[in-house]
Order: sequence, then C-alpha cells, then structure tokens
Amino acid sequence: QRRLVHSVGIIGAPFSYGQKRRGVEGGPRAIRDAGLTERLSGLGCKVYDYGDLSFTTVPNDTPYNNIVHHPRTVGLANQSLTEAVSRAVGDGHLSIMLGGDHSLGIGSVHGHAQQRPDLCVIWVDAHCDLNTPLTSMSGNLHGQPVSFLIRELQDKIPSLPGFSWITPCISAKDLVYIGLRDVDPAEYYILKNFGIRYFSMKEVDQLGIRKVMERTFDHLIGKQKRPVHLSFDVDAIDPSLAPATGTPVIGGLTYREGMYIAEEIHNTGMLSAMDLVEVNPKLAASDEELNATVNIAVDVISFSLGQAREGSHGKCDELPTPS
Ligand code: NNH
Ligand code: MN
Ligand code: MN
Ligand code: MN
Repeated sequence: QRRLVHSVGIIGAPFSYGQKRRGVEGGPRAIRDAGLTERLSGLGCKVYDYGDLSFTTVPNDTPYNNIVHHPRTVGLANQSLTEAVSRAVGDGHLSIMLGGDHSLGIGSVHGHAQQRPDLCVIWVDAHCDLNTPLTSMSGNLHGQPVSFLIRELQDKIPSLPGFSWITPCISAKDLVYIGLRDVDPAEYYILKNFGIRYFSMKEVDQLGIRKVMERTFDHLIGKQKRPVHLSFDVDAIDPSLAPATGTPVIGGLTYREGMYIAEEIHNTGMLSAMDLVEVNPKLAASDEELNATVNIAVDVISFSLGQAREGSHGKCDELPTPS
C-alpha cells in the first residue's frame, strides 16, 4: 500500500472572503514556496499542479440579514472550486486543495462528492464550522461550511444569494470531527441533536490519539471501504506550533498528534481528497512563525500522502555488498 504511486492534483485557492482577516489568500503561495511539490515527488507521488484558481469579488455584495458577509463572493468562489475539485478527482488524482479560508470546504467536499457520492469527511479543526447563516455570531462563512453540506440540516438553512447551486451531499453520520475546543452554542446543539461524532481535545486527552483514530475509522469506514475527504484547518494544531492563522485557540493538537492523524489516514488507503486551510502568512509575527506554520502544513499533507516517521519501505530495496 505504501508503495502504491499516488497521482495528486494540487489546486490553489487564494481566497479570504469567508472571514475578515486579509492575508489568508497568501496560503497557497506560501505552502508551494515551502516545497510541497518536491516533498510529494520525493515520496513517489506523481504531482499535477492545476495552479491557482482566480476568484472574482462580486460587486454590491451586501451582507445577508445584515450579518453574513460576502455571500455572493463566497458562493461564486465555491462554485468554481467545486468544478476544479470535481475535475481533479475525475482526472484520477487525489485532490489537494490549498486555502484560503475554510469556507472553501463547501466547494471542495461538494466537488469531491460529485465524483465520489459515497465519501465520508474527517474535519480536523479547533472549530466545528457548523453555524448556519441564522446562528452565526461572527457573520463569517468560514464558520459555517459544514452546515451547507449536511442533508439533515437543510430545513434550517435559508437560501443565501450566491448559494442556489449547492445541494447537501453528506449525512450527519458520514462526518467525524477531531480537535474541537471552541464550539458555539448552536453548533453544540447541532452536534448533539443530529448525532454527529466528534472527538474534542478533551477526548484526545481522555482516549489518546490512537483510540480516537480507531473509533473514527470504525464509525466511518467499518468493513466497507469508502473514499475519505480530509479537511484540515491548520488552527487544529496548537498555536504555539502553528501561530500564523486567523482564529488561534490555545490547547490544540501537538505536532505528534497531527502527524499521527495524517499517517493513519494515509494507512486507510482511502484518502481521495484533502484540504489544508487557514494558513495566513500576514499574521505571522516573524519569519520563524511563518516557517513553523507553513512547514506543519506541508508535513500534514506529506504524511497524509505516505511520509512515515518509521521510514518508508521501498525507498531502499537492497544493501550494497562489498566486492
Ligand atoms: N465559530 C466561529 C464562527 O462561526 C469561529 C469559526 N472560525 C474558524 N473556524 N476558524 O475554523 O465564526
Ligand atoms: Mn500510499
Ligand atoms: Mn475551520
Ligand atoms: Mn478553525
């Protein structure tokens, strides 16, 4: 399995209108500059780079309900991301979407689901991004993407300008969260009342990351293998390690927990698309902070694609013999 060649398609999504802090549109550039392609090629992946999407800002994009910001701009961006991810997966690649803010999770999961309707989602994040446009207190769409994706929630979702093309594509049981530690009241209500499986940082402490991953796969995959979508918000990692992000929350995943999650997801052999979002180079206080954050982003992707701390079988097939 580790020797299987992955063909990966990289899609840059330099987009920031799902939240208020500009700079997160610089994520794809920073992650590419840190050598993502070289790292993946070094693992034996065949890398196809689709380049960066170009997004347009819709004029007169007035807030929905006086609260939800840039609905048309976010809706349009996700519409083109849907197409891009659907094309990448349709071309036979494992899709890697570089954000950008996490509102892009809508288009990435949606595009993936167009090709693989039986997919399941692992959402690694400090937040559960489950607000509806009617419960959001921040008005930021990056705190809401999952609410647009879950079928059972649709009678609670108002029609937003720019979002008419969206059809929910997962059920509540097809989703698992890991790393939560900042959940709003309405989001907690949804987690509980819709029976969504989650492992907050408390469960990571209680069970350890090994059991968290075992239970995640028992819940999502069981005996019947199915495609996995990993949506990884870099703010899941503790901000002492990955500080260059818009909404840091203390008490996050260690580096080792982050890499364990990625290694175990790779080991399922079922990863079919992933997102790495919310790297904001402008929020780094120094070059060290920027490099630390970006290197973790590249590591999460590389470990998801087969890098392993124990080393990789197949890199060396034979020892030299003295003649
Ligand atoms: N729950 C808050 C909101 O809805 C914060 C969301 N922020 C995130 N999500 N970074 O990952 O605005
Ligand atoms: Mn592999
Ligand atoms: Mn998020
Ligand atoms: Mn988050």
